[in-house]
Amino acid sequence: MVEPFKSTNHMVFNVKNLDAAVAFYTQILGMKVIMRFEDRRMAFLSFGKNLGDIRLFEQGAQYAADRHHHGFNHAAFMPDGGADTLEMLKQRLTDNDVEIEAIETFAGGAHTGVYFRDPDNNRLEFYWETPAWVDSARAKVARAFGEAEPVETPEIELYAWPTSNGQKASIALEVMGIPYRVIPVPLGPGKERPEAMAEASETGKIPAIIDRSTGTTLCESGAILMYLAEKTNSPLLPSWGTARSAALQWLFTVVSTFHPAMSEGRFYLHMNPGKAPLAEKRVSNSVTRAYRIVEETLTKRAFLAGDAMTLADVAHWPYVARHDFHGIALSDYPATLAWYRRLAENPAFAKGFDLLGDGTTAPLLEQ
Ligand SMILES: N[C@@H](CCC(=O)N[C@@H](CS)C(=O)NCC(=O)O)C(=O)O
Repeated sequence: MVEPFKSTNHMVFNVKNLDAAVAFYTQILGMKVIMRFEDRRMAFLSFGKNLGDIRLFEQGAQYAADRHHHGFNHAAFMPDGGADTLEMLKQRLTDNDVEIEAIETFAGGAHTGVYFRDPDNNRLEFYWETPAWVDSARAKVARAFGEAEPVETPEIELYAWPTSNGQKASIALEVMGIPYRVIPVPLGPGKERPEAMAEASETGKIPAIIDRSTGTTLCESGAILMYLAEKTNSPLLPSWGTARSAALQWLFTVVSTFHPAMSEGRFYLHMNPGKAPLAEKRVSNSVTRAYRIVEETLTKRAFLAGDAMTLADVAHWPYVARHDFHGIALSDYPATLAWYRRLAENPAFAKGFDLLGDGTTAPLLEQ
């Protein structure tokens, strides 16, 4: 049987203070921080090839004497092969009466680890990370060391067209730094659709994705944004608590309340003015109410759900870029205008807006 390991992949140390430990390893060993997970107080440091030759876990006050002592936590081995190999290794542990101490996942399931101990009580881990996570980690290491980035085969296929719904997904992918490939889906009667669109989208609507690393297919922009954020442990969706609830509250408001209003607004106010006065009045009220709510919110804080950008901002921004379709002058909404411009200046928003790569730009408005 071919053995699944080439080398130890990373060592993990428990530390009292993450900042002090990071300073030590960067200054004394010349390592670079590749990823830092503030909510879990973890940092992954690299010598230039691996993501996290050394990984530091701050234990703070709550450590327990048996395993959460400071110092060595565990050494980790990533097998060649994927989730199936991990299953095989779990079975090997069981067959050899080695107790599995814990199975943990993080980064939205991108990393799964199986923890156990050797006869001398050293803690070890077999783990597996999705190819997309490994690719993006390698790119981060190369970037940190100023090297050419490895050529990546994007595992995310985005089925979309440059509408606000489509651009929510492309902007999210850009902001999260996830490699992806756009498969254009022209909209409208009689337009030919790519074959895999039927597989990608159960509702037949765009945006939809296929994640070739997991076989996941998904439609509905809000669900796609959450999937991508959880896959990459993105700060656009905080992992727990009030910050997460606030981000979800606003994401759901945007996808289920604001956007139907904006879409009807475009139809009645922009494309068919004068044809249905009652509908126009109703839609105009909904649109104005949405803009007013957003304005009041952004007068109080920098982003929809708090002081940091979340999925809600990504989801709402492409609609505000089309404010003229809604009969709205953004100069009447100064806090919204300032927010809009701040995000418009972020290259990820500009790139995501240009979904087909044909040079389409969002309006850059004066304050
Ligand atoms: N609630 C859906 C709405 C998606 C949607 O309406 N997509 C439109 C384009 S913006 C579409 O696919 N229209 C073509 C169709 O319905 O076949 C989401 O948030 O993803």
